[in-house]
Amino acid sequence: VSALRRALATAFALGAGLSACGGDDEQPSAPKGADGAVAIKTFQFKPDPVRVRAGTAVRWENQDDIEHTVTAGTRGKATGEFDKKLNLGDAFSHTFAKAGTYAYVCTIHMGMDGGVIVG
Ligand SMILES: [Cu+2]
Repeated sequence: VSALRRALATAFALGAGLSACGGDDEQPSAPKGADGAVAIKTFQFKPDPVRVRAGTAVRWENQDDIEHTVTAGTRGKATGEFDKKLNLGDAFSHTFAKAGTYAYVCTIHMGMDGGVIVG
């Protein structure tokens, strides 16, 4: 009986964990922590584009001593999916659930346009 209870408890824990991911049943094996890292440095996003697997996160870190933003969409056409102000040393992560190509910009500085390729 105790073995059965353990199995049920494990199944419940797994189910709860998956539902907490918010979504897409197609990538249950996407490893957590396999994140893409983007440095914001000298008014550039590096690397650009950054590539990540669906279901994983991109983490931006501002290494400039000036404020930047990481804003989903193209210049003047924010999608609202994310919009974060970052000062020196600040970081922000966003998980991309679905495959595709995503544009983002720093709304403060012309020319700071980046891309995320999710595969
Ligand atoms: Cu900027």
